[in-house]
Amino acid sequence: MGVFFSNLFSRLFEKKEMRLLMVGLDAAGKTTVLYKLKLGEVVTTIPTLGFNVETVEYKNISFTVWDVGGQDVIRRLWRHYYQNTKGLIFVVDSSDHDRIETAAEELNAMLAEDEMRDALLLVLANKQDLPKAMAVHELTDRLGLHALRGRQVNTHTHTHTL
Ligand SMILES: Nc1nc2c(ncn2[C@@H]2O[C@H](COP(=O)(O)OP(=O)(O)OP(=O)(O)O)[C@@H](O)[C@H]2O)c(=O)[nH]1
Ligand SMILES: [Mg+2]
Repeated sequence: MGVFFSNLFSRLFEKKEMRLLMVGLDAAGKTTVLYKLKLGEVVTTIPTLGFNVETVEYKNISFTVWDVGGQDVIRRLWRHYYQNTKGLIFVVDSSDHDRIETAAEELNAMLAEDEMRDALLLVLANKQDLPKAMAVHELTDRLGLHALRGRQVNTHTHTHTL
């Protein structure tokens, strides 16, 4: 009986852990999003040269969010963070028309990796407050999200002023 109850309780209170990887081109707003999630406020950021990692608790789940710098040379390091990633948060600067193709290439290359095969994808269309921000349907199109078969994709608009 005692064993039964302790098993039951350990299952009830079991903390699920989930590793999330957050990437995107430099200045997309990843670090801003991370600390908004963690602290509930917008902090001043500097370009991330390595990574930031924070644990964010939500209900019974503890999310470990890895925010890796997006500058060109640092992007080569993203693959070192793929292992055990349950979800990928891809942050885009919705107003960055010039680099949306580059963002699409980086995203699709990453999704083609074996280690990322089962990862859920959340596309965060950030900086929606800026005047020339692309809408979700345009971003979906330009990032090639329609072509992704057999993967759960969620797209959310976001801005740090909201
Ligand atoms: N207008 C606007 N600016 C934003 C928003 N989110 C972030 N920013 C600004 O964009 C700049 C870059 O933000 P970061 O969070 O440092 O970008 P990052 O993606 O972490 O960049 P790297 O670390 O270089 O990869 C900062 O000046 C932020 O204040 C937003 O929703 N709207
Ligand atoms: Mg950063």
